[in-house]
Amino acid sequence: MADPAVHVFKGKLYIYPSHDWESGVSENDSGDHFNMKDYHVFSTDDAENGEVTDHGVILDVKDIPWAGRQLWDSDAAYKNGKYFLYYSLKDKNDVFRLGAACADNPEGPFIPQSDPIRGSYSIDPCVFEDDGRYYIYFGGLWGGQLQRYRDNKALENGAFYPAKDEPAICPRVARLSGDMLQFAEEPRAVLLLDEDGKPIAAGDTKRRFFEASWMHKYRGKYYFSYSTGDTHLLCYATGDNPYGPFAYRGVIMTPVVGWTTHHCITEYKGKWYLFHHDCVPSGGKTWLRSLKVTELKYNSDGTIQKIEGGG
Ligand code: FUB
Repeated sequence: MADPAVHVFKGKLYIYPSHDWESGVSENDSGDHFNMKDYHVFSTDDAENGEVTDHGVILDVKDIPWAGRQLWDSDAAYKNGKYFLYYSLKDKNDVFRLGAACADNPEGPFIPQSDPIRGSYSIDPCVFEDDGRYYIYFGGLWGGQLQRYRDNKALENGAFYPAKDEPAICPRVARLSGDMLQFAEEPRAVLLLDEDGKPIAAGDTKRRFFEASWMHKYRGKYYFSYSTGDTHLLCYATGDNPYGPFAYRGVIMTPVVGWTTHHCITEYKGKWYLFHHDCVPSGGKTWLRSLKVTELKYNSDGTIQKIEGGG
């Protein structure tokens, strides 16, 4: 399992990961080896020593009408008695889009919408609730296809990578509609700023956004965290509202064993936890990842104490 999104529902921790398997697809820069075909959900009432229950398959690619291939990172949310699953999937034209599915319980089964979220693209949805408003963050470079879009439109010439000294490609955020199934507005760019208040540059690969958005709130501040992809770091930036801009604050986790690094940050029973994945149990096979959890600690000034990933 990989790409954990963890939420407290009905007093328990519910873990929504990607489901890696040995599909035999060879490794490349587009991530074709991440050839996942379903999702499970897990629950526990103790993040440190609890038994974990596998509730089985909650959504299968064969039940999604618009599906092509590759169920990548997902997230879940709760509103008005319903549970929602948001997922990344390639359509029949091999273009990544975001899908939504709905259930009466956190264990599913989740019933998928017949079409992707209108106007959605790229990967790695993260849904964040703030005072009754729901926001969806998304985006991922390279195989995640974010470089194929500008101003929410697909580029005719295929892709655009900024020069090293130009602002890096930004993750995106949009408010969700009241029924939670569509964007309520055009996605906006999430601006990540350096210590001089300038956009982080594309060549600043140890700090620029690559994929795996997560948002949480701590002591009134908004913490946007993400993976730097090819430099394998989990970083964070803070801001004063869900849209940003966000000022870069540092590294949460150093590289793990395996190419990808992906996480979520969740509070449970008075402690904060970092859920993430690595490839230690599979002996370093980057397409066969396993979940891990560790306590996440803040300093008194709100900065996050760095965690060693062991890679
Ligand atoms: O699991 C497939 C992809 O790998 C995810 O969508 C990315 O965030 C990376 O973890």
